[in-house]
Amino acid sequence: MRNDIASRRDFLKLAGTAAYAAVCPTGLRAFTAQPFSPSSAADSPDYVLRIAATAVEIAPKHIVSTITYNGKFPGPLLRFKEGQPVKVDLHNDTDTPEQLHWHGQFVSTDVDGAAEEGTPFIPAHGMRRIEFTPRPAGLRFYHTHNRAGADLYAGQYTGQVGPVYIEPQHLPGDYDREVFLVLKEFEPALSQGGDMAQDFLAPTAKVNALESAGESAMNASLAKGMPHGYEVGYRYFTINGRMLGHGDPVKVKQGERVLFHVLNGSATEIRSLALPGHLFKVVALDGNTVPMPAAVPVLWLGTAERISAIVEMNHPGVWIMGDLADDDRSHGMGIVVEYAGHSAKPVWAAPKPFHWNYSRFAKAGATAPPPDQTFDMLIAKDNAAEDGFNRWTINGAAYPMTGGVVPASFHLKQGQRYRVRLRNASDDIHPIHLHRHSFELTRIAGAPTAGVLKDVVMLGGYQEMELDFTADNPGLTLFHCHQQLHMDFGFMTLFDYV
Ligand SMILES: [Cu+2]
Repeated sequence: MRNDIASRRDFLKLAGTAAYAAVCPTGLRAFTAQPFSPSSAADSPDYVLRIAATAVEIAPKHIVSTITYNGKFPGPLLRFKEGQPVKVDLHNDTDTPEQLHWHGQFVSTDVDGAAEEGTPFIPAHGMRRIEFTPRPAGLRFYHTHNRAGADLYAGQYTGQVGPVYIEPQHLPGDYDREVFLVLKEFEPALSQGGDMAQDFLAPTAKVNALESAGESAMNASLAKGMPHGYEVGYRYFTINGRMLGHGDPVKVKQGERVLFHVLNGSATEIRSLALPGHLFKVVALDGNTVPMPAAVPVLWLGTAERISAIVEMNHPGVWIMGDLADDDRSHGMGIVVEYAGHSAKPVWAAPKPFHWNYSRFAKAGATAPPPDQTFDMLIAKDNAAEDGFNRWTINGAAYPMTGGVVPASFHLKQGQRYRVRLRNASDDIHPIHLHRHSFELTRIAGAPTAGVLKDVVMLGGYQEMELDFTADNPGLTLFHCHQQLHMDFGFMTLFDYV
């Protein structure tokens, strides 16, 4: 059982020195072993994050150049305590003003890290000090919220991603230790091939009207001689910044219960993860405890989604925990799991086909309370309409590509419960994200559900979905697709409080 929580000061040291064991089977012990060094200055920060161009070795002789936090990829694991205020100094050593978004936290617009909400930029070669009270408990993360557009060296195509774990007031003790995994690709490039259709979500019910609208818009565009809009692909794939076979293995003992905290830090990709001969007991989605923990053979995560899952180590050997896509795995998307006393070539075995259904973790038989108001959002794609990039619209409007604050499209009253009814007239899966609030999944592809709280959810191609949230954190609130290409080319909107 893990109760040896390091103090905030220990993590100040961690953040300051970037001495971060990315896989942290022994990580915490290493941190707590560091000498306690109280700061003399009363106004010194609790944490320091420094944004800078960095060389990152993802495998021997594979060195990528990117922007990171504290000179490492991933950025340092920040362990906050729920409800205990923190001071963070954000330094920007690059030539570009930056935004650092505290993804999944209920913070104010001044620190949230989204220019669209009015958060001030961290100036180029400057700094900002911010203060906030971390909440809610669970697996969160921080990442840049800059628009990248056509610049694949900007925004979340860079290495500006790091995990946050907010300690709850009472620790659940159902596991032996924690391992954090950050999934991330490097060296992006554009293509016009059209995206491969991914068919792993359940329920599978598509809406005919959405499909015929989407297909006829696409066919009309192609008939005019337009090419397919750009998609992004990657050369290298990593877990905790190392390609498969080139990082430290996750070393386990038979009978151990390991709590994996998995973060999809990709700018654009949906990821899957399997460990041959083992099941993942999912206990939290996006850091929020699920009503019905359930064991599954495969995890699926859209961009920015997080899953916390316990694996009982009861199948000794040396295994590859990796992505189901053979091509991505063979280019690095995996990590070796090695049982004590075993040494052999790591083994991969593809699991049987498995559909990912958020409702599996929902409250059985429960129905969500009715909302005070429902907002309809119809999502559509204008193929290749923006200099070869697809333009994305919500109810016919693309968010201006200047990235500034614009008048909000949807208005909230504090304390009211709202339902967002999403209708996807495109064949793409969209990881939909709401800032500064959590939402409850209340309907997935026609099937009602309740009790699963998230801040990102995958909306299937030509599908419908309903999300409910309570307006309980006043200020401008950004709602967008987390796929960088989609959000940068229109797929964003704002709520305000009136
Ligand atoms: Cu999208």
